[in-house]
Amino acid sequence: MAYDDIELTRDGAVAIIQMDRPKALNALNLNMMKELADALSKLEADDSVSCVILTGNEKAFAAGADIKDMAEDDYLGLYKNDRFEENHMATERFRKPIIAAVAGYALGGGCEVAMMCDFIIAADNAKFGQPEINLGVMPGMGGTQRMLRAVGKAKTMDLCLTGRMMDADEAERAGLVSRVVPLDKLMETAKEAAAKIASQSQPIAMMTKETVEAGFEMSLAQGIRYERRLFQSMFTTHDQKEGMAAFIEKRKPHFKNR
Ligand code: DAK
Repeated sequence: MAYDDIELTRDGAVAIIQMDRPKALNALNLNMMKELADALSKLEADDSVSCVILTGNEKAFAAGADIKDMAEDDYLGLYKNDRFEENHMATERFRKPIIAAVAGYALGGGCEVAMMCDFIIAADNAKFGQPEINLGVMPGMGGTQRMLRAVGKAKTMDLCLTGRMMDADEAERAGLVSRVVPLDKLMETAKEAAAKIASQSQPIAMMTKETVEAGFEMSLAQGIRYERRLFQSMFTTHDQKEGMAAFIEKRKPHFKNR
């Protein structure tokens, strides 16, 4: 399928999705969200893809949902169509590792989509925020909840209630992003991280992601039990045998994703 509002490219086992509405600072319209969902479902089904990078351009990851598109929406229309629900769930549900490489603005829905990814690598010009309150609404794609879990109550309240933006350094200090790099090193760094992940056993990486995510929904004791069961199950795989044999034999492992 040819896409209008995203670009999908491949670099070995890494797929790169670039949101591509530069004139609107990559504002998320329905078509872009549909295309993103379509691309992710195809990448999940494609065994040759082990990691995905989601990115924008140097000025914007995404400056939020398209305000011009939704300004005239009404409650019943939103309720019945559930505008983004099915499509943003695609990012949330995506089972392979996905990295957000963020330069420039990641605001509103843009920040929410970045937070749906497994981790965020930020360029030093990145700006994060949930400015919906300036528009007379509040975050609606999980921003209040994911931000809370990522950075705690004080900053979540500050960002959601004042609508201010947080720069890359503040976002790193707060734990929202895993690393900050110079803008001209963003994609290189994201690709290196993605290639490293893609070089691991694909099912083991997927189970690791699943286990970390499960922790959001469980008590510590349940989470630890969940982790232990999946850890034990890994000893049924070829890749566990190979990984440990390779260490003992002082060579690189050759994972077969099984
Ligand atoms: N929507 C539509 N167009 C946008 C946009 C947006 N979010 N952000 C920027 N643009 C457009 C501008 O209108 C402008 O278009 P033209 O006037 O040239 O046609 C172009 O991008 C360049 O923007 P600026 O001229 O404003 O550029 P500046 O560098 O001066 O300012 C800015 C950059 C990012 C500070 C500014 O553009 C800005 O404040 N943008 C809006 C940021 C924002 O409020 N974001 C939150 C949007 S609300 C839902 C769940 C969730 C949501 C919706 C529904 N459901 C469950 C139903 C999410 C809501 C949101 O994200």
